[in-house]
Formats: sequence, structure tokens, C-alpha cells
Amino acid sequence: MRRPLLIALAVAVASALAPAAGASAKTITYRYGPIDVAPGQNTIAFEPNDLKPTVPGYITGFRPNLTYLNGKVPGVDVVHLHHGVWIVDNYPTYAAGEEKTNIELPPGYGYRYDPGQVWVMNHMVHNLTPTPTKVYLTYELDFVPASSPKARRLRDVDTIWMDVRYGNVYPVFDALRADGRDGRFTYPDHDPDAYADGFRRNRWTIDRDGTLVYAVGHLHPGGLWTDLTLTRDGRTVHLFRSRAKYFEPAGAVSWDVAMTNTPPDWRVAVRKGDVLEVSGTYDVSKASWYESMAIMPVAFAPGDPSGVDPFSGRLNRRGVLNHGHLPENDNHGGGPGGLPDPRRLRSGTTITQGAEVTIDGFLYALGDLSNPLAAGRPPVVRQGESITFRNLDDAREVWHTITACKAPCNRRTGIAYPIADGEVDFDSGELGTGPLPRAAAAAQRTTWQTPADLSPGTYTYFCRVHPFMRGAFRVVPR
Ligand SMILES: [Cu+2]
Repeated sequence: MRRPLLIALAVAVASALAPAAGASAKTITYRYGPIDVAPGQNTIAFEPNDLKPTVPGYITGFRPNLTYLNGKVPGVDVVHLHHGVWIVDNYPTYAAGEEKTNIELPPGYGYRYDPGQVWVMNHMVHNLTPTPTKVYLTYELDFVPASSPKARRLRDVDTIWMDVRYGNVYPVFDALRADGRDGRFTYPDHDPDAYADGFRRNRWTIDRDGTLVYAVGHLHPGGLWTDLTLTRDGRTVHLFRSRAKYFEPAGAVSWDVAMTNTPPDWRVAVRKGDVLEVSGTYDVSKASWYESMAIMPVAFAPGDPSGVDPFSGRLNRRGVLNHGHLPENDNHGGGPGGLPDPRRLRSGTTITQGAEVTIDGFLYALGDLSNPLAAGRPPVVRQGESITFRNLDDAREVWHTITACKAPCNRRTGIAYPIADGEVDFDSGELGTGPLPRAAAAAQRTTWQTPADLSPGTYTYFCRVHPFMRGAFRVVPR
């Protein structure tokens, strides 16, 4: 039932470095790394991972985190685990994003583990600052060795990786204010081009009878929920909505969030031929969200007859909050900062058509709000013309964006500020190049032109990758 990942993975022979598991259930903690995090890093890595149990058994729980070398958890506004996926024999099996969801299978189930499995660590650690650092990716496994009496009472589960962009190394979509309905945007429903190639990436056809026992969603800031449905003989039933619970005071705008997972008694009887489908819904009333995700791994117990028929039985659909507020999400930002209001700055250089503004050393060459000199004044462009931005930091594999944010866009950086809430939406994508899949987040170009149809006014922007980077430009009448 496992679908191969549509990417080539470097396969390495795993050697056992992990502590041996004893005869009874236990918790094992692994520290993967240290990972060298370059200034501004936002790259995707696939690396062999030997940090796994040495004996066969079952994994019943999985809790990921990110720490500095001294064990301290970094602030999410400084360095964060954009995602970590534990790929087992070429199939994504355990995963975490910045919301740090824990997997806790209901009693009686376990992911079957064998030391012969080839594990690959797919991680994307994002450094939001120009300062290099080192981190560990940590994970705690609840492990039941096969030799333990408890193991005999466990049923096997497999992961069904439900993802609205399944098969993409970097499975993202944009949730834009302009595409929403009443402030909400659902992917794929609200994007007519979502599956223009005919591949319904958000669907999976069940290939054996069994029972679904656990599911939890993964979203990015702005995300509200993921939905899982099942279709049989033309009838569709809703199975579960994994909701984002925001601790963030400003609402659905940051990583200060936890998802709900299925309740412990959620058991869905499925038959061969049933079609599962996932979607993700974002709040686009406050901002546009670029490079968003909607993923919902499901634990499936093949052959398990204990589920209830989702069409006729009583299914408990009430979600359980996966965890509480995390202290590393405390810097919300948005307070008064030291930057000027660019609307009050004198005009800078007039850009003639074709001239470029470079980005070098995390600085916009013209109009950077942190630059107190004349070059910090907003460059000027005539209505109908464009400014071309070029990212020179690409040479160091640092990628930047020019993303509209509401003026003055000069307040203190935090996990909830700034956001893509400009008067008019514009976004350059991550300006950069590089080898795939490592550089999949990069737009594979280093330049971008401002829209030529902007009305006169001062436009403020930030870098989505490094939100402390702020800038402005000015459009004047012809
Ligand atoms: Cu940047």
C-alpha cells in the first residue's frame, strides 16, 4: 500500500548507533545532528539517519523538537524547524512542522519497526537571522520491543501520507486574500488550477480492508483546519477535522498554535476501494499566505476489524488538543521598533526603467528601512514602470523575498509580525537558485519586477524568509 515518493533519495546502509532497547516498553530520545545552520538558511536536506532502535518492535509515540547544543529550545522567531520528515523505506512516516505535533497512537497500535528499515532524515531548518548557529533535531520514541509481552497485543499500523500537494518535494500552495471566499481559502477547492495536470494529489484509494485509527493535520500560519473525507460508491462522509488552536493573541497569524488530533476511540472501518481525500483551509481575511501546506498523515491498521462504518456507525469526531502553548512562541513582535515610517521619508534615487535594486548581505541596496543614509530613502519609480530587484546573496544560498506588508511595516519583528497584509498584494517568491531538491523553496531565478500597475504612493515590504528585513519604494505620477 505504500506509494513510492516521487523523488530520488540517497540510500545509505544504516548502522545501529542508538542505545539498545530493553525488554519492556520504553522511551528513547535521539538527537540528530548537530546541524550546521548557515546564515539565513532555508534549504531542504535529505540525509541518511541511523538514529533508530537496534531491535525490532513497535513505535507507539513520537515527539519531535529542535534544540541548541546546550539543550535550550530556540525561539521560533530566531531559528525553527520548518519541517522534519522521517522517511522509512522511501515513504514519509513520521513528521513534524513548527507546530511541533506529537504522535500518540491509541492504545493497542504501533508502527512496526525493523532495524533493516532504511531511514532518511528530510529536514528544513530555517534560520531567520544572518547569524550562523548549530542545532539538534531531537525526537522521543515510545518503543515496544518485539520481545516484550506487550508487543503481542499490538496491531500494526502504516502511515497513509495525505497531502494536498503529494509528490512534490516542497509541497506548497499560495492562499491569497484575492482567492478567498468570505475570508477563507480552501485548497484545492478554491484553486481551479490545483490539479491541472489531472493528478488528484489529495486522494488515496484504500487497497485493503482495515481501520483508520489516528490522524492529525499540519498547516502553516494562517491555517485553520485540514479535513479528511471518505468516498464509497458515490457517497462521501466527513471523517475528521483537525483544527488549529491559536494561542497567538492576534489570531491565525503565527506559529503559536497547536493542532487537534483524533480522539483515542476514533476508529473508521474502511474497505478496499474507498477513496480518502484531504483539503486545507486558511484564514485569508488578515493576510495572504505564501508557500502554505496542508498535510494530514493517517495511521491505518490493515486487517483490523474493530472500526465503525463511517456511514452508519457512531464515530467520535471530537478533536483532542495535541499540546499547549509553547514558551518558544512568546515573541509575537509588533511592538514599537527603531525603524522610520517610510511614508514620511524624503524620496530617494529615481529608478529609470531597467535599473536594478540589488539585495546584498541581507540589505536592500535602496530603500532599506535599517539604512539611515540617503540610500535608505525609498527609491522612486514612475507610474507604469517597474523596479527590478536582484538577489546577490544567492551566491551564499541565501534567498530573499519582496513581500507587501501594511505601511509603515516598521514595527518589531516577532512570530506574528510582519505579515503579508499590504494594501496591494505583491510577492517576489524566494529569489534564489540552486540544486534540486535541496533548493526547492527557491524560485530558481534571482530577479523580480515590481508590478507596473501600482497607483502613486509609498509601498512597504518585508522579506518572508528574514522578516527583520524591511524596505520601501515610491510610485509617482507620470
Ligand atoms: Cu531575506
